[in-house]
Amino acid sequence: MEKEKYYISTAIAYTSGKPHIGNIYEIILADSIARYKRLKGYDVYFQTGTDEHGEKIEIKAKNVGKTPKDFVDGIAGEIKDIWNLMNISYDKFVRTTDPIHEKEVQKIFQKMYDKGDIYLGEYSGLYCTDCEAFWTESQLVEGKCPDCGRDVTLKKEEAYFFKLSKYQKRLEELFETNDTFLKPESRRNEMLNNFIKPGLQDLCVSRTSFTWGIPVPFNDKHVVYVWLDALTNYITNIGYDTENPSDEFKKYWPADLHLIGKDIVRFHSIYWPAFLWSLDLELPHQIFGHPWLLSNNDKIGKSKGNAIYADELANKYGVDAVRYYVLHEIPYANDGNITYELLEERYNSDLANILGNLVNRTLAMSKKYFNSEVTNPKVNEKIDDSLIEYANNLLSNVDKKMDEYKISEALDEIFELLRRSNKYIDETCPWTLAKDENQSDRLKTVLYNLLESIRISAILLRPFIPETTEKIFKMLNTKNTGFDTLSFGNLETNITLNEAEILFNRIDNK
Ligand code: ME8
Repeated sequence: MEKEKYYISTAIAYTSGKPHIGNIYEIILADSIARYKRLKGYDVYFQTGTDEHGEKIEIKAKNVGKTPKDFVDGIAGEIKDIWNLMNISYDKFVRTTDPIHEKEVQKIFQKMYDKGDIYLGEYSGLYCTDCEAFWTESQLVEGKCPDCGRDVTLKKEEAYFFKLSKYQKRLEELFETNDTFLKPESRRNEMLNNFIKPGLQDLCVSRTSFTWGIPVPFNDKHVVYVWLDALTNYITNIGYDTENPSDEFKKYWPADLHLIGKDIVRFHSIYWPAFLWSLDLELPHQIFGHPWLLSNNDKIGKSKGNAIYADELANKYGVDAVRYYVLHEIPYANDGNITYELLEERYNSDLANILGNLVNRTLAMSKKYFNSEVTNPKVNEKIDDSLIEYANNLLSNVDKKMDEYKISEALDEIFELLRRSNKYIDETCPWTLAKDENQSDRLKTVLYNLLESIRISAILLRPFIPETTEKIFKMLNTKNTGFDTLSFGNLETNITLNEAEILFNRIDNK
């Protein structure tokens, strides 16, 4: 049977500088969802990449004495290295300077123009260079850019416009009738009430004030507005073509999920649908605008000096500790926080004490009492029932959380099995059973139940901390690591466990 497809994308990162831990949160979140869906049996296509054009990047390159292309090549390489370091299982890393993308953006612009959705006009407005966005007076917050808080300048230029106003009604309808298109719910209300209902103005989609962009095909004084260039990455890289879209495109489009941060929801939920309608294409199934990660409860910024970088954290604590922290600490709709102290606390309490300790104690007892041999004589007692029942229901409980992108809660569900297993050790007292030869079969069963709980937890933890779970499977010497083996009792018997290794060394906070 052919697998059902699942296309997930992240925002493409600006190549204006090295990404900080906040930017990396998104890619780790996307990676966990992609890995989860693969384990569920989907044919997953996971796309990420870099957004490389625009005035901001042109200026940055100039400041360091490089051509824009040299500059973005360097940063894109750095971003890719960090994605790889963090074990991101993307299928394609795209760049907006890829010739295939640039060529198609020109065709898209032409198609919209031929259709009458793009026309030539003059723009005069308040412009934020950093966000590459024009604002109206009423949108400013205390006279500054409402997105980044920086100064805006008055700018006038001949420009092409996209008839966003034409799609006003259709957008209203979309937001009013489809309650799954944009999540969380709070973002949907914000877009509808603050942006769509007050009335949409046509959107300026070309610039003449700088040159680092894709030239408008029929007027090379203009470059294509960076958001039209950037948003179309989701289709150009899977083979969209205005005349002859590829089979890959037909298979994967519409995307199932665009995962993006809360600051760019407006571009994705208002401009992007209008662009797609203009091209007569279907809309993505869902957009999820995730909250942000703050550093010491403050917005992360290089100029603020509070930027924390994923590679530094990974070198210090390990890749999986960083993945676990950001996934666990960011709730569904509110911003999360990171500091070195918080990360160390979470590392010790969850990864070292709950997970690491359970694995170590269980393997050490198996070695001490039975030479690491796994058997299950099935001498069960009442106390086993709730542990087994919890483990057997875990997939369905985790599934529910994953469907809503409540990753932190999904992790809590899994860690609850580990917690219960630790408690099960205290309740069954294997060291007492070991003193009584008549209890040997009971002791074997207790250890089997523990090993099986570890195996089940590890399978469900695979999408989140993949390196660690590989180590656990190796220690357990098991081949049963897929979601289809999740029911209790699938750990092979008559196998011998491998040597235990420490998964997470406790950090001494002092
Ligand atoms: O916006 N916590 O690129 P970008 C969580 N090129 N997520 C954060 C964050 C934080 N502290 N800071 C940023 C762009 N992000 C455009 C996207 S898509 C067609 C074009 C998220 O490099 C941010 O919300 O500024 C965005 O989703 C992603 O990182 C890339 O941000």
